[in-house]
Amino acid sequence: MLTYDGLKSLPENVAGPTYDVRKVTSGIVHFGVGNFFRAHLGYYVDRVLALPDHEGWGITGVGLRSGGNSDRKAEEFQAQEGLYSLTEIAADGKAGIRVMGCMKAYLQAPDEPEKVLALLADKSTKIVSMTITEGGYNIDETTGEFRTSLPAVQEDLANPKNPGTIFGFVVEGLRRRREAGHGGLTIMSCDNLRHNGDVSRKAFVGYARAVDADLAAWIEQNVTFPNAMVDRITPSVSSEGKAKLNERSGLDDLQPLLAEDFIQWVIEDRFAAGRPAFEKVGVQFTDQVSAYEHAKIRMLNSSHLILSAAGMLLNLALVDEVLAEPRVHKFVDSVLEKDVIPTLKAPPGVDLHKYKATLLTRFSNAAMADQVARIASDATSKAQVFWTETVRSVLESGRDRTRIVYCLALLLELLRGVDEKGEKITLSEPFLTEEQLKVAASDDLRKSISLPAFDSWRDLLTPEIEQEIARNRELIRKEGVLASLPV
Ligand code: CS2
Repeated sequence: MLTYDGLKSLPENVAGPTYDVRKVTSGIVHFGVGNFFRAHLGYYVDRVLALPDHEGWGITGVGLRSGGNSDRKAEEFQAQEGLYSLTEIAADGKAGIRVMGCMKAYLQAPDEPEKVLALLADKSTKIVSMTITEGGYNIDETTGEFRTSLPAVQEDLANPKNPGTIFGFVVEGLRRRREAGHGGLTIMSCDNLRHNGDVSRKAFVGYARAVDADLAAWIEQNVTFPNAMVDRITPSVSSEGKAKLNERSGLDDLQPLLAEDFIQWVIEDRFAAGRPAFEKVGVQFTDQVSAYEHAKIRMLNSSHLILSAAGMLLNLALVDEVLAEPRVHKFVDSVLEKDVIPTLKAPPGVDLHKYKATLLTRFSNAAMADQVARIASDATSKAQVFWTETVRSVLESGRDRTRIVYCLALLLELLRGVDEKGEKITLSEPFLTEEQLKVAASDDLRKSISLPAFDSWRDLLTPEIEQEIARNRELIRKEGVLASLPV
């Protein structure tokens, strides 16, 4: 088990914090303490804590659930005083291992709601960050508005001082903050959304408006929501994976973490209450984030999803295995070259063809053993976020739509939940209702076109396109993915 005392005697191949972990205090409150957060924001914060006068920028993690796995996670953080190890692994298998001291504390909101609210209202908290997944912002894709109809949101609206959702917690925290005269702060999304700052503003201000219009106006004036592009592939870690990581490091870490050696974060410099000197540890500040997020989401995340849908149907578990199939590789490459790149604006100094080559190399990193199932989870939300611009531009332009129509067919076949060997696929679709899951599972070739996964381009689906999707689905079932890929 990792502890502060144990930092003195780390194995030789493991680096530890170069700052005094006992002096770190909390300046950032983060909701959604998953692996990506620990390998990305956690990594950068760990780096800045080593800078002079930065000990006030530690992170308090907040979990919104309790019971079962959540309780175990909280106990493990507690036992290890927030410490965890990160193994960064290059494509040639070389690994760098570091113990991170950036997590000051971890709170389970349902167990200690008052502590969470008090911390949000406290002057020491300058940034509230989050990784709550693409679908977690509760925005209606057709109206672009925050959905107050969700039962959990309704509960918070009926009882705003005793919240359960992230929106309820943050807005009640901000209400108390305003009352205490502590000024605004920065709400910083670390999720893969286009304009993640703007989307967050919509969500938090949308919720606040439903509670108290004055408070919503105060938030609009005093809280900033920087847009950002975040990037680092971070696989899930199974218990077997944990044992392997610990074996490699020589540590006995309850929550070891694995990530690729690549990392990138591009963000707008709009911080209402100050920020660490992130620029000194490799973070790029720019007012042109949009070009970076479009390139990243429309190239990396979108092709990740295509690969994973194909992988699930092929019954392959790992991303590198799927990409090792020459026809899949060729298909993904041509979607990027022919359907995505021509409609993208390159970020300053970035060659999109090289960017494509780099990300295909990153996907092929076998040492990572990144899971197809991780990426295929919540495909409904991800398709909307990652594919929309490309699908719309191809369907609207009248250009060759063969590949894009095939991708839409692939997505519906994935949601049907049967792989090409006829075996059941265990889907993870947290935002689909029971009723929608039944529609998804139907053998009918067209029924599931009605699912929310298609909402953002529904207006473009002519009967002819629907028929093409159905024909591709039939082909996938008859011939299998590899033979049916239009390459
Ligand atoms: C993946 C991302 O889950 C997904 O859909 O595409 O988690 C991906 O690994 C990261 O965005 C890489 O930065």
